[in-house]
Amino acid sequence: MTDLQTRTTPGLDLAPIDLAAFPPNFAWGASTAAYQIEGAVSADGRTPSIWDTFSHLPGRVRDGDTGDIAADHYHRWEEDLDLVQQLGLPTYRFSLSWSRVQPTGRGPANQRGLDFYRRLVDGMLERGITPWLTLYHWDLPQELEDAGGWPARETAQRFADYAGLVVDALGDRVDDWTTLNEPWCSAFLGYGNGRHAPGRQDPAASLGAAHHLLLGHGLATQALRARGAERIGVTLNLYAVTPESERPGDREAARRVDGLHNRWFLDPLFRGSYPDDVRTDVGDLFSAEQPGDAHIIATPIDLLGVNYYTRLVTTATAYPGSATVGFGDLGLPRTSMGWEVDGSGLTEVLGRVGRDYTQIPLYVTENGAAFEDRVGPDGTVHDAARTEYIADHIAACAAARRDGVNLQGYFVWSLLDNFEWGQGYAKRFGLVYVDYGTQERIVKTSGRWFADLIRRHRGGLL
Ligand code: IFM
Repeated sequence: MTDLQTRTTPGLDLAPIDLAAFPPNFAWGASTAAYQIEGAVSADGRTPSIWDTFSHLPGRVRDGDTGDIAADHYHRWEEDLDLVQQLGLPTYRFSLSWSRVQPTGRGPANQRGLDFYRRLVDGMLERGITPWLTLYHWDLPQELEDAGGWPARETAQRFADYAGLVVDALGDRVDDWTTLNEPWCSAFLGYGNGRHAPGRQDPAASLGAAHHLLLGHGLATQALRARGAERIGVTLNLYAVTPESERPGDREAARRVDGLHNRWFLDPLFRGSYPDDVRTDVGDLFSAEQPGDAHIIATPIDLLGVNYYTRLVTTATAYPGSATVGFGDLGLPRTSMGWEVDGSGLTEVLGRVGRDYTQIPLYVTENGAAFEDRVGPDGTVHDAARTEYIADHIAACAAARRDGVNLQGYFVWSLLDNFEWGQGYAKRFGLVYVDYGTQERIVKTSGRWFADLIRRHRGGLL
């Protein structure tokens, strides 16, 4: 069944989507993350995370924005779950604020923090929505950062303990567990170039952080498994990487970028060791690994989340003699984040993971785009470019499935407009527009279109 209706939606130039490529139980959904939507940063015993601290430092976040209020989801969660239900999304991916659940990052749980997530998960179940829980989406409790943060080995164990507290509280109602979201970002944006919290610029620390995030993932997986968690995975931000030309320098840049973005995480998770060529690249900067770690990191998981936004096109800036790589482009349209729109990269990434790494189920746990949105005079938000982006990438998922990839779900980033980290509120990714002055929610054209696609997929299969 080719989706002719979608292709001919008036005013939109949408890719044709073969809905029959997706199995009946395909997990359609949308994603959010705690710090980006919740607000209520000191409610009910929550203490600061590294993002609270970082966003309050002058000049770190665009326009001085912070997550203090964000989309006020902590108080509006029922309304937001009603929206998820009205859109007909079968699955909702959300994350927990560690410092709400375990304010110091150590010791017993804060029951008032856990109660919020109990209510949230129960609210999903009452509405027929499957919860997809992420334990860590970048918001380390500040106290743990003060004790060394992710570059400190101890943090990995703290994370496993926190995972245990959460599964003890929610394991009876949540089946799908993700340990980390995008550890590459936590490590290299947080401790490498300092563009994200905690804002450190220390290459050795960033490699230590990456290792301890992976170790923490392995230990948390074991803790979750021991307490009977149903399905466990991790989410990586993966890129298609292409040299701008066949020149040796451009190709070498592609090897390095692919090495640190993709293989530095995929290899230890699925092959039990870091890639040799990247070890050589980083040399003595990487010294965090201890005997036995590789085995823990490679603890078997049940699913892999893939976040995909764009392809990286590499150039040989400053080669040879420097590790600096440059980024070119393919001349494709860009989103307002400056990211090129290239759905074929998603098919490529999924195919590569399925072919070279693992046959476990894959889920696109984030995909979406920021564009300038305007509320029209009639009160609607007509986000044609975002709708086209999503259609393009769902078509890319269908192509991957036709190629035999074991892809079992697709989540749009994001359900709601939200705090886009260093870009503050300037970048909107939501299926639902948020007026930050009034906190009014308006479902955008992309939200209606996605809801309609899910309805037709499910209807077509009845
Ligand atoms: O907003 C982020 C999200 O938190 C992690 N993945 C990428 C998104 C868009 O930048």
